[in-house]
Amino acid sequence: MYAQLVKTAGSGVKSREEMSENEQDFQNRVDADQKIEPKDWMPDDYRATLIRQIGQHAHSEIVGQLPEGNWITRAPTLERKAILLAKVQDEAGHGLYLYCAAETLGVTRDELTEELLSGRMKYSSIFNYPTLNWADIGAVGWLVDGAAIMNQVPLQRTSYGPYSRAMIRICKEESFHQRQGYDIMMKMAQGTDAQKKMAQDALNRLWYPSLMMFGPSDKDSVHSAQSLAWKIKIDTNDELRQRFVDQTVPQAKYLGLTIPDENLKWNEERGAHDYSDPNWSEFFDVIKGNGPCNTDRMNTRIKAWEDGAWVREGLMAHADKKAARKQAMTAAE
Ligand code: FAQ
Repeated sequence: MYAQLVKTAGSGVKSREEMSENEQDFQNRVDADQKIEPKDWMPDDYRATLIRQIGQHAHSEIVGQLPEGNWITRAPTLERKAILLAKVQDEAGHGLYLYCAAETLGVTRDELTEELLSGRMKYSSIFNYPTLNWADIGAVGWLVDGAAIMNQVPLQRTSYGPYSRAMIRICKEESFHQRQGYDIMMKMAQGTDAQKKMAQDALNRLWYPSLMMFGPSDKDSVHSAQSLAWKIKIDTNDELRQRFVDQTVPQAKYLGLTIPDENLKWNEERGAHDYSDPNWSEFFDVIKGNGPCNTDRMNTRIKAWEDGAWVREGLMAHADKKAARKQAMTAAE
């Protein structure tokens, strides 16, 4: 379970001399910041790495609806309910753009879904943590969407055209998501003592899982070297994590909340915060399927897929009938 769909060459990036002529031309285009489009020649591993990353990203958007969707019926006001509903719908839309981007690489959405449901493809570790109360919904918007934007803004410049264009639209919506989460946190942090305590507790529980979203530390990242060379990734996992910490510290201060890290302090020399790493063995355990909510999330997705079978079958039957009618009419002309 949780085996990799594909595995790129890790840090074994080919030198110019080792590349074929096609590979050299391809690398020249990437180096010149030209976008690679679906019908262009590309190395097999470039295609496979994109399918893996875009597919996992799409699955994350879809599974990512679950922790928040769970709170739509329990939002404290009608306005909060409408906002959360819109946000969760946006996540479904992001999943769909991303599946479409992956389809341009020659894989179908159904194939990707089957890879997810059989446990062969991953989705972001963060969605295997529970949302226990309303403050968690604020913290998800603030921290989880905040981390997602930090990762996705550079991906607008990724080398594969359809992925880059999907990212441009997604990032616009993610900014609204992050703001709505921060707005909930402001209300909670400026509320009663009990509400402030809930906000602090949500930050305590979601801080390290949010840091894990950026992936393992650079020394343990299997795909980074090749993905950076191909400009599938623009920054390393640690660079993005550092940027997220630096951005979030003043936001927590403004809320009057404390980030649960005794080692967190400004490092004048580096011009960045020193901070504690998350517990990496917990991270690897969660991505192997052993997080607090993995089983629940997968069972929910499997049930949704099975319950939706009649809709997919109905749509296919309708499309077949329409095509047959069109063919009959063309033949009669
Ligand atoms: N969770 O060699 P690397 C969102 C895996 S969107 C699970 O460093 P890579 C919006 C990795 O796949 C959140 N697995 O890998 C939203 C690989 O395993 P594999 C999703 C992880 O690909 C908000 C292995 O570890 N965003 O949240 C994680 O170069 C609120 C080795 O790692 C994206 O997908 C993880 N956190 O770098 C929705 C962004 N990290 O595949 C609803 C696009 C690593 O060999 C509510 N993706 N792994 O079996 C990326 O930028 C990259 O794929 C990284 C990982 C940075 C996530």
